[in-house]
Amino acid sequence: MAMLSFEKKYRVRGGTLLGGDLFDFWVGPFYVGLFGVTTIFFAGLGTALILYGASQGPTWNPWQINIAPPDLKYGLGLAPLMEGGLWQIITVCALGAFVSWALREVEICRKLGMGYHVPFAFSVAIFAYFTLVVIRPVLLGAWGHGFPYGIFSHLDWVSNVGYQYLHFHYNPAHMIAVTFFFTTTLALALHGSLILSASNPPKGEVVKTPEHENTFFRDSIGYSIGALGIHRLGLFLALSAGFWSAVCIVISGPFWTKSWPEWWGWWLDLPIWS
Ligand code: UQ1
Repeated sequence: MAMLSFEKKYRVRGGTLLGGDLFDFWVGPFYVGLFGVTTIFFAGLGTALILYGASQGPTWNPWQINIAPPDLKYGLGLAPLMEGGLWQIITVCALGAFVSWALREVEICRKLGMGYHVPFAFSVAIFAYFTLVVIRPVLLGAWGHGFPYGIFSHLDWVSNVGYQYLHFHYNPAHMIAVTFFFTTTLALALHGSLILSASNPPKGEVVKTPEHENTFFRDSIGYSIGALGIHRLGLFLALSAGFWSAVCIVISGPFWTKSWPEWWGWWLDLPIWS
C-alpha cells in the first residue's frame, strides 16, 4: 500500500507499553503493536462466537439475531455455553478488544509525543459499556442484568428496563445525560458551521481568519470561547454525556428501586411547605 509523503517521518520506533520491539511495525497504513494483535484476537474470537451463537439460534435475520445473557438464577457464576455462557465469553472478548484498542491508541500517542486525549475519550465510552455489563450486574448480583447482544433485543431491553422505573425521563442523571447529548450537537453544529463559513468563501474570495470566527460570536452573543476553547468544550460535553449515561443506569436498581417519578418526592417532602 502506498505510503503518504509525510507518513515515513512519523514512523518512529519505541513508545510501546508492553512487548518492546516485538510488534513495533506497520502493515500498510496500520500500526500493529502488541495491542493491535490482542485487538485482532479478541475482536476475531468475539465475532466468531457471535456467529456461532447465531448459527444455534432460530434466525439469520440480522435485526433479530440475539445473544442473551444468563438467567438470573446463575447469579454471578458461569453459565452453560448455550444458556448465557456465550454472552459471558463475548463480553470478555468485547472488553478485551476495546481495552486493547485504547492501549494501542496510547502507544501511537507516545510515538507521536501527543497528549492522551483520544484514548482518554474512548475510555469513557468503554466505561459506559463496562457499567452496563459488569458494574451494574455485579451490584445487582447477577450477570442476567447485562443487556442482550442483538439489534432489536437490546432495544427491547432498554425499553423494558426503562419501564421498570415507570418513567425513566424522571431519572435526574438521565436528564443531565440527555442535556449533555443535546448540548454536544449544538456545539458541533455551531463549530462545524462556523468553520465551514470561514473556510469556504465564494469563488475568488480569500479564506477568512480566526479573527472573523471570534468576531462573529462577539457580534452575535457578546462572547467567543476561542479556537482551542471550543474543542475543550466539545470534548467536555461529549464525555459528560457518556459519563452521566453510565451514572443514570448504574443508580437504577443498585441505588434506587422505586419509580423515578417518586424520587422527586424529596421536593414535596421539604419542611418549607409545612
Ligand atoms: C466560538 O466562540 C469559537 O471561537 C472562535 C469557535 O471557534 C472556532 C467556535 O467554533 C464556536 C462554536 C464558538 C462559540 C461557542 C461559544 C460557547 C460561545
